[in-house]
Amino acid sequence: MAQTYKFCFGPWNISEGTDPYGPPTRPPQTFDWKIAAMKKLGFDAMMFHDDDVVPDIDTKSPAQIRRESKEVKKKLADAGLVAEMVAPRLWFSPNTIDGAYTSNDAAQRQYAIDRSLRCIDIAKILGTDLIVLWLAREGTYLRESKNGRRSIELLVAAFDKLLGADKKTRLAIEPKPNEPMDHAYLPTIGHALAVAQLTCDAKRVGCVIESAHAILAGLDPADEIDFATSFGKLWSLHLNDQNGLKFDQDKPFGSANLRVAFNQVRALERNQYGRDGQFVCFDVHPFRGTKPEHWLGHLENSRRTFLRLVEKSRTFNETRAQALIADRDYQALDQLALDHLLGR
Ligand code: XLS
Ligand code: MG
Repeated sequence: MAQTYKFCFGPWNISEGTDPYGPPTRPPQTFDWKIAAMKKLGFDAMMFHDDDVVPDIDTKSPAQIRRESKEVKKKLADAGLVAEMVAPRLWFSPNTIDGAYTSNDAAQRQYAIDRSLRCIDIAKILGTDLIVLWLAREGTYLRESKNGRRSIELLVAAFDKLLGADKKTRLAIEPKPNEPMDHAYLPTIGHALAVAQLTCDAKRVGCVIESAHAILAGLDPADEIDFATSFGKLWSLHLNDQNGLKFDQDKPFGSANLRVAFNQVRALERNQYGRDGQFVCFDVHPFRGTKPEHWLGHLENSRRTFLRLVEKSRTFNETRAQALIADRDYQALDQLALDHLLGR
């Protein structure tokens, strides 16, 4: 039976265009508007940061956090949507300037753990067991500032706390090699899955691949997909695109390199990604110049490109490809892939 896919995005993917060099170019939209947009586009699930669910979370009591989470859960249910995951936004607070779980300051490390525990509470109310950890500030600007070995121990100790707090929670590490840090401690899927083995319950620690993050690490996201699925650990996926080694661009899926996108879809197909209920999430942003009336194009287009590449993957002449592989005629194999993508 051919695999069908379920689609997801996050409220931050309807972004306003701010970049380090300029202010917003589009007015902010309410959460209700974003839910309506998601329904209109026919997506299935929303992914969240903890403070997308409970804004200004650090100023709120546990009771308030519970109440606001329940309100969001109701809005989702009314719209026929589910929550895919919740991620603690550990990179915004004044407490995490020097890192979160790996801060040199014990009080700030505790803040990061406490905040992550609240994130688990929110996820439970929203009905998901998946916590995504993008470890934005777990790294250094200068290597002398932290002990790398100690940092790995601190990460494992933090993950153990979260695993111990709730027996159903699964942690999915989202690696990225750099930005905002010079170097991050868990830059690739290999690092994420290796560190999982050091935790108290390795089977509840998996990963999320983001295409742009893999490309920034100089890797082919398709290989990362094959690697993670070999361990049964690809629990979510952030598809997007990235034009070379520069700032994280979060372009629409396939927009910079259609062939790399094609090979990601082929990897998902051969590994039957989604068979266990995983979602295809588009962690994409509109171009800064996008007008408000074209605001959802990057999401609609990413899904459209994805579905066309599923078709392309299913109609690829595999018999011909296998014959060319057997003959080691890689020039012809190369052209077979290009002609297929070009529509011949
Ligand atoms: C940023 C990350 C972020 C995560 C969730 O680069 O992709 O959006 O997906 O924290
Ligand atoms: Mg992401």
